[in-house]
Amino acid sequence: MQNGYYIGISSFAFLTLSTACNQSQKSLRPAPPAMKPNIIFIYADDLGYGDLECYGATRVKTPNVNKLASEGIRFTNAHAAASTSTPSRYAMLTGEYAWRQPGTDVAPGDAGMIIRPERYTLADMFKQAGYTTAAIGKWHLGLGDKTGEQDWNKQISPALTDIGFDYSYIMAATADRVPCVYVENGLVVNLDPDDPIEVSYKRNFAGEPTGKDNPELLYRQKPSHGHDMSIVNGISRIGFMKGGKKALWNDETIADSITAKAVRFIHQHQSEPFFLYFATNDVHVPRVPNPRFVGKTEMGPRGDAIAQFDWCVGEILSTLDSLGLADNTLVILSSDNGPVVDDGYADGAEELLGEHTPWGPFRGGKYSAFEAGTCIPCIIRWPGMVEPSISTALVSQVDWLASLAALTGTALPDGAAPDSFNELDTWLGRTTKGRDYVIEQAANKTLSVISGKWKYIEPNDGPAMVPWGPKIETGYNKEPQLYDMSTDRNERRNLASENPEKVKELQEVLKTVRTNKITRK
Ligand code: NG6
Ligand code: CA
Repeated sequence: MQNGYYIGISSFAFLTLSTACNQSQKSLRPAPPAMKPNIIFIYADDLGYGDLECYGATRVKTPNVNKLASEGIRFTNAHAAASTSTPSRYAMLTGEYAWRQPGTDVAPGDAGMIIRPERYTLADMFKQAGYTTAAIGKWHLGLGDKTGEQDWNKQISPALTDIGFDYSYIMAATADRVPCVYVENGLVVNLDPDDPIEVSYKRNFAGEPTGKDNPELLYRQKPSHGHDMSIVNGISRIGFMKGGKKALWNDETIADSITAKAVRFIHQHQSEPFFLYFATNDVHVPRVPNPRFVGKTEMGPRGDAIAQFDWCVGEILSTLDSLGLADNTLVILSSDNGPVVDDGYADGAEELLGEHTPWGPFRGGKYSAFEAGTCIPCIIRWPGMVEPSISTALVSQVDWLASLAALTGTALPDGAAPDSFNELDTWLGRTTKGRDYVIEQAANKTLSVISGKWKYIEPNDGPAMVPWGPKIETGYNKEPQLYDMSTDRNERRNLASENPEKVKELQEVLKTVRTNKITRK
């Protein structure tokens, strides 16, 4: 069983050892104990395993992601820590499973900061290593001290600077949640004192239209379920908002806006090590791609949003090329959770899907305990340091923090990132050994564990289908489930009753992880 002591192995010993073991990849330069390449995360929202051409999609062209994959490692067994955004991002940014902390479920747009300033984050790690850091795009981890008590017209505190980000330009939550404004370094962009912003997740403001009462105002997209509160840009959202007309984002230019900020950040920090967390709004709902991308696919807004995401990737990569930074930049592309087709807006995604399979070879989708919930696309490129290949290694995003700390030679403080292991060798393709086990969290907090070829889903009382609208199988079952992922990646044959010892073994793994919070040595 892997545990905290693993972190203690110096990255030098770790890499030397594994590089020596891997004869076929000897041509790679071994990574020295501490390197400080620039690090860029391109983190998509709800992008499924099967949504990219290099993972088998045929109804959408993703040339920029294809190029990244052809120059890097494409992982086929990589996992987000959870099948929804907030817990997945919490775990990735803190190296601690979200289910250990209350208040880490899908956050409303007025949530207080979920990652508290005292918690060590990925951004803190990079700061400690001497990097300049930025978060640009979708946030969805709360802002300010207390839920519902932010004053959106003033400097909001705490904000991302308090958890390690030197610069931030974010959407507070998701595009389907108010407030529909950008927040730059804790301050709403384009504030107008004569038109103050008010936000509530409890009640509407007198006289303000809603999607529920004024469907005639929904000129752009109508909800299919939920999403019937305040109307912004002809789309009704979750939550109530008033004022701030000049500050409202335009859904059609979100990708342009965040990409421009990301490109500017790269330009400004080209001569120092930088960490950029670039979290796209694509392909989350409401999907309103820029007119440049409308019709790029025959799948409507969802397919066109994938094309738009690919464009963002191209802009980042060409910026690196033009500045001569490509070789000194490690790029990680992934997604926060699995795919959903209809997630609450009637955007034609289901009707136009055709042969496209956002979930790839897996069962379920976003929200699920089944594999499509957390098995996501993941590509790592670092020219010269990472040999182009496909890795079948079992990996989890929760390990990025400790792995990148090892890369940069950063000693993590006691108690930091308790669930994050140093898997740097696997991420850099020196080995395909991967993790001994990966824990997956479903929307109702059901946990699953994958170890070797086996996947166990713990029994629970949840419904078989997501109950509020999306047509997704949850994977919840009152009985224990055990699947042989080597022959049954689609989780069809429950082998739990034939393999009671294996069930017991994986239950023990879950119990150990649950009860024994790992302490770093
Ligand atoms: C759900 C929303 C869905 C999406 C999800 C969070 C409704 C009916 N559905 O509650 O549209 O916003 O939360 O998605 O409100 S996530 O990718 O940010 O986790
Ligand atoms: Ca998401």
